[in-house]
Amino acid sequence: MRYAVLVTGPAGAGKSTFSGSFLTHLRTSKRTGHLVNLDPAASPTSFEYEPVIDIKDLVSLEDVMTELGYGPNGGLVYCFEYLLENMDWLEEELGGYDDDYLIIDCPGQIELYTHHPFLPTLVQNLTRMGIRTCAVYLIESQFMEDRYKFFSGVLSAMSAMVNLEIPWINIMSKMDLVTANPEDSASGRNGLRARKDIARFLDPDPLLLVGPRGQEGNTENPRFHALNQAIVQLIEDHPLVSFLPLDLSNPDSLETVISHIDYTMQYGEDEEPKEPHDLDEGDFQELE
Ligand SMILES: Nc1nc2c(ncn2[C@@H]2O[C@H](COP(=O)(O)OP(=O)(O)OP(=O)(O)O)[C@@H](O)[C@H]2O)c(=O)[nH]1
Ligand SMILES: [Mg+2]
Repeated sequence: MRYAVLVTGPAGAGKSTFSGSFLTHLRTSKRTGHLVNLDPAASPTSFEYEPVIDIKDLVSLEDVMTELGYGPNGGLVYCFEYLLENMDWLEEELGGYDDDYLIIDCPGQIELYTHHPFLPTLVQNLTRMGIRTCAVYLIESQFMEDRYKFFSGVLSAMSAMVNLEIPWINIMSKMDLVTANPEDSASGRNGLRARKDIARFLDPDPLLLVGPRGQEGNTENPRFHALNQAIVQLIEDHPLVSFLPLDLSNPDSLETVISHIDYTMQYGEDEEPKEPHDLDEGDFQELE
């Protein structure tokens, strides 16, 4: 059985860093993992490990820009479309990896997650090749500093999730920036009032969005207020998104995140998928 984890999320969320740490963890646990790079703009220094498959061997943003005269954004879209038209290239490249765990580092263009057919088509192809696939979606902890930014992150995660019908885990990355200095967060220096507030972000409390009016100029605008109310209602009615915290400075945190990924993909379970219920019971018995 082959497994693939799509590492997705907005620009700079820490996808490449997480992919590297994930691979280190797999290798130290004697598992066969490989890195796949699907970011045509990635610089070679972004990776801790050399990717075994690299979209840049098929098409690189630099070439598209210099040879076809595209700008960076149009160039990226061109690259994704080029990959979609050349899926047999990817299929051939993937052919050599049996019984392996592939970590697929994706680009950070938000359009890819909201409306471009790139990821859904990619997932269809991976599924057709018999690769069990799940996705992780990272947003960085700094998003929690600004409630509007945070909820736009929640909505982008939601939109990406509903576009891809595969097991899905949302991750709040760079938690070291929040937890390393509890005094700072307690004093509000980084915008987080207290640790207990973090829980309201990890399991998003839509009421964070409708704090006291008048603090930000915009909330005085009744239409803005009404829009926020509608978003609160949407998240209350469809609580689809919650985040697992990831602090790469703490090995336990990485291990917890990876165990969720394994579980979601039923890693190592080639027989009938286990019901979560069974596992819960097992866990419980172990504790007793
Ligand atoms: N403090 C801290 N910084 C991090 C962490 N992960 C990544 N960074 C930093 O965040 C920046 C972006 O990290 P990347 O891993 O390149 O992020 P990315 O999502 O791959 O970025 P794009 O591919 O450009 O979308 C880099 O400067 C990293 O050093 C983390 O866990 N903690
Ligand atoms: Mg990257």
